[in-house]
Amino acid sequence: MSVLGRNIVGEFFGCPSELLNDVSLIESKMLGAARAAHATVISATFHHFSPFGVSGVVVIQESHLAIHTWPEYGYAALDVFTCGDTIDPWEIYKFLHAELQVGSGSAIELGRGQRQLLSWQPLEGTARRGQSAPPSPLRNIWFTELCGEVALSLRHAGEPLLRVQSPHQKIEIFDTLAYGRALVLDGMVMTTEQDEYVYHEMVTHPAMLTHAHPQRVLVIGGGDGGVARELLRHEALQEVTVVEIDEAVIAACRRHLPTLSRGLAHPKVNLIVADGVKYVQGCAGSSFDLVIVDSTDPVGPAKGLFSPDFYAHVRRILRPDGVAVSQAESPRHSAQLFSDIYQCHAALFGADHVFPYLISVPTYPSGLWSLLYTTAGAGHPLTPLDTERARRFTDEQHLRYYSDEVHRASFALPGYVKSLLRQGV
Ligand code: SPD
Repeated sequence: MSVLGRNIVGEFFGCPSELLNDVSLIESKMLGAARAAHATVISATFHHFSPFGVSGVVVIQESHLAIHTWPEYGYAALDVFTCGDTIDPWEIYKFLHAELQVGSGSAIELGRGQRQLLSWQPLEGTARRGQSAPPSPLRNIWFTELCGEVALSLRHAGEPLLRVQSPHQKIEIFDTLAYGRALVLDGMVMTTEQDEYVYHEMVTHPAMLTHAHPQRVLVIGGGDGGVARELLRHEALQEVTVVEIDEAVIAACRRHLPTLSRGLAHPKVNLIVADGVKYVQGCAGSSFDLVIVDSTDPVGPAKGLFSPDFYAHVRRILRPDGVAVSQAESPRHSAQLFSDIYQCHAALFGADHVFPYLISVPTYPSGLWSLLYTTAGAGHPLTPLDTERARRFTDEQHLRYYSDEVHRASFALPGYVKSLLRQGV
């Protein structure tokens, strides 16, 4: 774009007075307009003025829309500002024109911040680590993951490094200031360079260091390569099969997240592009020591990875002393989901074979995340842990989150999590 932003300044005449004086109705129409334009809403503030008039603003990830109404004149003034080219501000104007029962309306578009008139100057706090200047001067652009009533926002460099729609999902990679590159699938943060080690170390090492002799491991999902990279730290391992449904995720991570994806090229790794649900159906019984389900959230392509049918096959393909580790969402943010995933495992494996544990991932909703360590046989996540060996492993591998102490502590559950397991939400 030749400008930093697009600004539509509009006027509506001849609107019904009672409509323009109804603050909650104006609020809902403005939010509706933002959604109709596929904008991401960050916050909204609306005020009614006595005796007549409403003012309000909706802050969107792409900038803002604001309105001021004069019911006594049937008049409203509209201001829509968007940055980037992901949404069209005219969609907002058209939506409101229809919804506010406008008699006649007019609007003009202004290009704001013409690039040929700008010169960038470094401001304190804008320089990125390792770079002398942000790649896009004067940009203050945020990715926001909306998670129901809360949201996580990450400021990033401007245009995404990658934005593609694969047959399975929308894949984006942002260069964020706080967490490095972030892999985002269908609007949800999957992993970031700066905190990925928490999840990848913890989904892997507790099981690898408590199973007696893990040799064959199956990873369902995991196309970013983070789990494979951690598994390969264990030299005794013979074979890792990674089954990722979306080859575009593998390609994206190979190109933009090499610190994760490097493991996928190792000769011990057998990388298969296939639907994990169908893959486990075709596996012979008792064929894996460890199955790690490194799924996305239970929407879109990963839905089937949360079904009883899928886990019945996981149980079948585990060796008698095998272990399954699955990501089980956040007990804080998604209590119902967490409880459902636990109940699904407990029904199939037996409640005394399912051991939830907690990790702290700053870029996942609420920051508190859970994993399930589930045993096919008599295994246990704590009693076989050889503390000395775990310490040596942690030191030699320079792990950043896992340690024998964290291993034990992560299985200690707060009261509210225990009661979710006992009685659900
Ligand atoms: N809400 C995000 C949950 C993502 C869990 N899987 C992460 C994949 C990283 N390899």
